Amino acid sequence: MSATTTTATVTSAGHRLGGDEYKSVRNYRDFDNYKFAPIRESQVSREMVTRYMNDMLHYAESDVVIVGCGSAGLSCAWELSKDASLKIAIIEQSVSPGGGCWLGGQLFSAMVVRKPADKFLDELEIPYDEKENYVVVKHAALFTSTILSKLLMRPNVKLFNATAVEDLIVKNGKVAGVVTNWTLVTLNHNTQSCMDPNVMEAKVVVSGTGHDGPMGASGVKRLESIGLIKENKGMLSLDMNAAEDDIVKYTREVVPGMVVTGMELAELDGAPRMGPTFGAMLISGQKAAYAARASLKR
Ligand code: 48N
Repeated sequence: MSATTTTATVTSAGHRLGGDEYKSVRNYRDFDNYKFAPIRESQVSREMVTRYMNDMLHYAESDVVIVGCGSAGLSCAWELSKDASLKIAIIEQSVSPGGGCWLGGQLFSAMVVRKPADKFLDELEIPYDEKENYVVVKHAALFTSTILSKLLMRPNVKLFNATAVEDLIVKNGKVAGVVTNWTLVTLNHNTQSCMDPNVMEAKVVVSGTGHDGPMGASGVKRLESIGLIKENKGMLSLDMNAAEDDIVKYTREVVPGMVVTGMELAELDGAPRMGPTFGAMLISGQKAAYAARASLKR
């Protein structure tokens, strides 16, 4: 089909933009005559910048800030976001949220979740292969992409990825928010001084920073270095059966205003690691949401 020709738009700065030829593309698979609607580069920039800045203004005071968007942080955010009155910001230092749950163990794909944590997968309508005492999600990314997509559609949740929590806001012994910076800045404080951070106030902070990576367990390590907790006992070696029960049991508000969830607890409480099973992360995240809600009520 021949595209209707219209005079191209010439902007005040002399930019030539296409006309409305795109309207004549009746069949969007007509790849040989495909035409996009015209746009100014500045329009794209304004769309991104205004949204991001509005989000930063809106979440400058959040009800809950979740640090770490791994399986525990995601599960906590999912549970909390059911309460539409809560404003929830998730801060993730990596460009790609998800932490360790894009893959199973040793970069294999499948994700093992021990029963009864399969009930959490049912709630998210994530399919799996069922065995007697556990289930297997065929690819961990199926869990992560599903919970992420459902979570990000919720109007009271904002993910700030590529953003690191560098410190905590603490007032009279209570955690009252987080100190943030672009992750690339955080990782380069040794190369360039005076790159000051931003701040985000929160009624409750949930720390789910895991045990691995450049900032693993950064929340509890900061609590120790500022003397809000006596010591981190350090993660113990692997014992799958003990570890998952312990992580859920230890999930709690560790200091006023800060709940800890997921593998960060192993560092804090000296729990064994569980290796490539994820049920405890999901349930610890859910329990952390209940602990955060209880803290909000205090
Ligand atoms: O997936 P992780 O690392 O942490 P969890 O607790 O959600 O899940 C842990 C789980 O993946 C395991 O480690 C499994 C079960 N293995 C156990 C074992 O025995 O080996 O997610 C933490 C997220 C990551 O995405 C980090 O990038 C992020 O937190 N993060 C931060 N984001 C912002 N600011 C920070 N300071 C920060 N620190 C970590």
